[in-house]
Amino acid sequence: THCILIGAPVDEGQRRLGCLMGPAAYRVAGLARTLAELGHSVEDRGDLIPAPGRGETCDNPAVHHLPEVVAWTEALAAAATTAMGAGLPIFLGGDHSLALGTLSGVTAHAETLDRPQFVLWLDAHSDFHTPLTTVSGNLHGTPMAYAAGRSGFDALPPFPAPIPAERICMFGIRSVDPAEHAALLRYDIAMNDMRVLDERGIVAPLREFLDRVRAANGLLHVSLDVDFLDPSIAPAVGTTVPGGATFREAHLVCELLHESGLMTSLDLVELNPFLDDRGRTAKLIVDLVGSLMGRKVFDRPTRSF
Ligand code: DIR
Ligand code: MN
Ligand code: MN
Ligand code: MN
Repeated sequence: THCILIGAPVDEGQRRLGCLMGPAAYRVAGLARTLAELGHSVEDRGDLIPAPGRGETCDNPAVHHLPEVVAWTEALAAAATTAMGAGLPIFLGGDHSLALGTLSGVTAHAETLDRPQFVLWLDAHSDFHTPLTTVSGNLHGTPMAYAAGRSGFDALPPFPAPIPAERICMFGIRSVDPAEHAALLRYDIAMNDMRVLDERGIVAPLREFLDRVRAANGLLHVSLDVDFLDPSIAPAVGTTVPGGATFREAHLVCELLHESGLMTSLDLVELNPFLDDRGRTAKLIVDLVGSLMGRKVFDRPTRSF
């Protein structure tokens, strides 16, 4: 696989400074080397630089840095669409507001191929706020709502064709705000919150979703928020929530994704290296990308699933 690394040092989608150091931390932790050792070609396109903000506003006074986030969204959407034609883009965040741009760009590309775009959202949070419902004002809590076609995003470029709920799967969810909850009840999104994963494990729900992607000949965007993981193994994130995915669960998700051969683009978001413990979270994410891209202990024949 030709892997295209795209740095997106966006910090404006939340309030805790430090996510802008994420791309550098992934490079220091050996992301390119890990991919090359697995036999992939790697092209590092460096860090994106967004245009200056243009002063967009919205009716919710809590929202901050809207113009900067709009500029990032435009830059990332363009970079994502271009990269999709050349290989597998891996977006190095940066906070999760970067997915406003990556989801928009990959979905626009899928439309040109006339293939459906699917999304796997690995996160403690559903990120289903609109700029009008967010209480924190942090736009990193909005990308999934933008992609699903909720209204309230007038300041942003129109999302290509909204991604139907049946093509969205959330995994690891354990923090949903009331306004998000009310909206999610109106969408038939596969909601694999921690209750579901505790009861069913991760394999069955993930295979159900991957089967749907395969049956539809879909493209699959995977968005990995560091807080999907339990804070005991991944402390370098501003919004830790107890009870997250374990080391073994996270690697299994990544191995199943690799076996499926379905992933076509990837976000690595919310790493805040300033909060890390001797780089352990950055290294863990790089190791998870290793599993996502084919690293395994023993190369047994892939089970058909
Ligand atoms: C919260 C936190 N729901 C908010 N969201 C986070 O600010 O809207 N998403 N941290 O990953
Ligand atoms: Mn600022
Ligand atoms: Mn998130
Ligand atoms: Mn999160």
